[in-house]
Amino acid sequence: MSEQDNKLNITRRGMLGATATGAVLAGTGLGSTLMTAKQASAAANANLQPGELDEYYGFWSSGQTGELRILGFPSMRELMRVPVFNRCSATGWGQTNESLKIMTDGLLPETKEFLAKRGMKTYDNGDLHHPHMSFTDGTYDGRYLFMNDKANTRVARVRCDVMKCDKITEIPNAKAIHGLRPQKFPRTGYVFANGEDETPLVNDGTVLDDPSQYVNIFTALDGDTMEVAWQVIVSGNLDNTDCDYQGKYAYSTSYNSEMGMNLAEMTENELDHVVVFNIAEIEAGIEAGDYQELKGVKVLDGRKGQNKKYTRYIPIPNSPHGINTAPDGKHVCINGKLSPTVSIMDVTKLDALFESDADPRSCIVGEPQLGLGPLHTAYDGQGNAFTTLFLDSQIVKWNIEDAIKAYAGEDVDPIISKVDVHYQPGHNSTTMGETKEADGKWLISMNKFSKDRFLNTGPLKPENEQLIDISTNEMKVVHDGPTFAEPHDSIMVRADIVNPVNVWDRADVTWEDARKQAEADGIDLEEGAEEPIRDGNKVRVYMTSQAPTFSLEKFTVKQGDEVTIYVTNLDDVDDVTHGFCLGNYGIAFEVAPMATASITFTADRPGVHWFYCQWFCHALHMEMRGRMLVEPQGA
Ligand code: K7E
Ligand code: CUA
Repeated sequence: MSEQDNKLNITRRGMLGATATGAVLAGTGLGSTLMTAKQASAAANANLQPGELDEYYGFWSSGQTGELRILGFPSMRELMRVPVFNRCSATGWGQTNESLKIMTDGLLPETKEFLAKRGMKTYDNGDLHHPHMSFTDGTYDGRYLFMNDKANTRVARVRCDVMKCDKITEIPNAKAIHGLRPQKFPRTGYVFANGEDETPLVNDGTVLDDPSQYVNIFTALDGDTMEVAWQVIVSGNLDNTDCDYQGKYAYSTSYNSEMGMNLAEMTENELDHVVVFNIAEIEAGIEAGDYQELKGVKVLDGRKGQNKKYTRYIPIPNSPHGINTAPDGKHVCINGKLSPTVSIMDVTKLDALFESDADPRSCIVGEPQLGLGPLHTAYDGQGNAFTTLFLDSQIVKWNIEDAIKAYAGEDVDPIISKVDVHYQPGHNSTTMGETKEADGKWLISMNKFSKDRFLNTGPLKPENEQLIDISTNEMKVVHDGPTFAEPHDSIMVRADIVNPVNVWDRADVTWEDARKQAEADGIDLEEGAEEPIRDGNKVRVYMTSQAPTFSLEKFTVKQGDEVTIYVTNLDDVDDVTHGFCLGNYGIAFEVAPMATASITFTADRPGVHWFYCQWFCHALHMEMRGRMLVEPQGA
């Protein structure tokens, strides 16, 4: 690119930067000077000064760690970890009655039974790949975040008002929920979730090593209730998914159209496919009773050759992976993985596919060759796309319209520039990039390997997430960010959209069981009780916390009692979180301002056991402790 081109691009960007002065100056040659100053300030913004706030929230997956992470962006400072599918030592997620209710309510009955035999209440692990926010009218609405668990076939929801998980649903019939997206229009609505692994439809052992009887399942959940709305049986497996801005279609990639059971078989075909789901037709099919009911869910048959209007299969080279709808509301990029191409699907051509049985490839309007290993594509809202090239360790910036022209035979090169990333990028994401409000400021490249980029941490190394300034055509890596295993995907949301509270509302549903139990015991949660309430060998201890004391300095139970401890934090103050940690009982949890949390355990160790506040809250935090006295059996 010539220097002249560079200037022009910078100037154009200045106009898009949208200050009226910028637009006027751009025409006079002063624009580039102005832009240089602006770029300087953009770069400065990536390194925020102490006390400065970020412009965006970043919501990050954590793969096999199983939690959601919140980052500030563009500083890339990690702000919070929200336990979801994992256990958490700090917050007691997976220990408290409140979290266990969320983690177990949505499990299938057969899973509960299976886990109970292993002495477990819920799965200990998860594999969280894809966090996405709820939408209204094509952009984020700040209500919820939804995310998948590939490991144990679940979908979870996080409330954005308190940034805690409030629902986890195990998906019946499907296996290994991978791709996940909320409906964009008119609102979420449905949350679409892909089953990646092939199994018999009824997986009870009657069919085993007979892949001809295996299927895959596409699931639509109701994002408001987190219940499964319907499922569709498909041909081939399912990888990633997305949906349109019109509320008509969802679509998923399949890398195993072969239904192969090993690598050679799975990669045999030159063409795999994208399956398109016609939402209105599926709803009509349900209405008309064209389904079988399996594990309480209405399951339609959307396999190839069933001659109905639920699905269409579009051949795509070759083992496609990511699928991403552009903010223009029209184009969808399907990333070829084993093919160096990205296929551009025009969603306005999908109606014809369903109405007239047109050639399924007629909706493909471009297929640029971009480089080796294209996995995911993000957007700047200005007609450009950014695709990760896993094998080339690069991000390629390219123009969608130019790619369409080239496909139509015009002599244009859609590739604008490439930048090296370190190393092997999977997902990338841009600020507001999966909404119609994509703003083209920043891109994050989520690289699977860091190799030599950081001080050596031994054989297990962090990943490297790189911040890239995309405000000009020359993409610039401005920050390396090491992260623990293993973010796949992220979204960057304008900070004004996300407005969490500072203090819990006492009327919150999270502790409604605790409230009911307290009422039954004639106790006010906000006051606590001076003595434990005994009910046979069940003992309930109601405590409050107010820095730097618990309302009880001691309580007495008998060995073998089933003890439930309720702690209500009465500190109605920002950031005064207390904790409850019971020494040598393996018990600890967090109680944020004005929250109630509880735990149930058997007091089978006699003796004096100190409990203490493990969340630093006051100058006398060390003194914030008390004793549980356990009378030995027979005493
Ligand atoms: Cu590409 Cu699970 Cu989103 Cu990872 S998937 S990279
Ligand atoms: Cu309360 Cu530390």
